[in-house]
Amino acid sequence: MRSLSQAEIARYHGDGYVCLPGFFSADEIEPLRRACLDDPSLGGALMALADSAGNAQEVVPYTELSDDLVGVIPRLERVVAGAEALLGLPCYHWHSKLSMKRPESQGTWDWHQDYAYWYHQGVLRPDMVTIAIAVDQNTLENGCMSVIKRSHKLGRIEHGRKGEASGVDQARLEQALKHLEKVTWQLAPGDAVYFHCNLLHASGPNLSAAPRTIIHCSYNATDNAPFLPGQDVYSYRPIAIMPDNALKDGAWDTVFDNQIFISTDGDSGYGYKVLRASTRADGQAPRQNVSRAL
Ligand SMILES: O=C(O)CCC(=O)C(=O)O
Repeated sequence: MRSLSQAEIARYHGDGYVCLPGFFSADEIEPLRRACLDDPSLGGALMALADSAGNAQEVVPYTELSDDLVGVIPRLERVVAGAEALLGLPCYHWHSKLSMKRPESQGTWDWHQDYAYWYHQGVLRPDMVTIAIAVDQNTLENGCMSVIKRSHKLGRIEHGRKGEASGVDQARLEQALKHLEKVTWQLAPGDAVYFHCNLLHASGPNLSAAPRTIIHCSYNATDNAPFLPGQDVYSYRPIAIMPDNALKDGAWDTVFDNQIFISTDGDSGYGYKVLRASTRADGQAPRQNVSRAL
């Protein structure tokens, strides 16, 4: 198993993230890359959320983990062990999502912290971490992610309505950008980055002729499940761990055909406006406010 070194763990705590080039081999990720190219709507599951300017950002979240490739990745031993090493605590799967930018699409992710949303779901402590795994090349031109290094040390910052979307308080963002370093994550398929739930991050439009796809898998400490009602799908569930060689050995069913994705529609009271809901029939019940799904 590929475990994180002490130096990698220290880098995460210092910078708010740790880049792991080649955490997956390109071969392990290739079936997902191929399937996303062949069916960029993921069988209709992909939905479009508004960014602050009203442009579409396409994403599909899920909490339950199938035996499909997209359900196996968040259950892999190296992925879960890495999250636990960084949290210093046992964890469970919060949610995962595919975040896709079509060629020549204008949508951006406005600057935000993930915990800003999860806090409002009743998560008491920011003991949450996400691993972002590049499915295809993530470049400056096609809208790779940017982060503000060490911004996790700022703690949770207020977020509010920003045009059609939601984002971090502008005055604090400006101060963070003035005092801290902005870094871009240019990644090859299989490269991964673990990042802290209070790390400020964003991404730009895809100005290229190629898609940009990344999968985010998020984890919460086992003893930190939401205390507010209505969060049943985010309550603690043990992870059925899969061995690290599961991708290489083909120990998965389809890439995403059997995966149950979260489906939302309408406007959300708190977060992002839904521009286009999923059209896939198997939307996970109960249907959720999208601000609760991000
Ligand atoms: O995929 C991206 O570019 C960023 C997505 C993101 O920030 C999020 O889903 O919270």
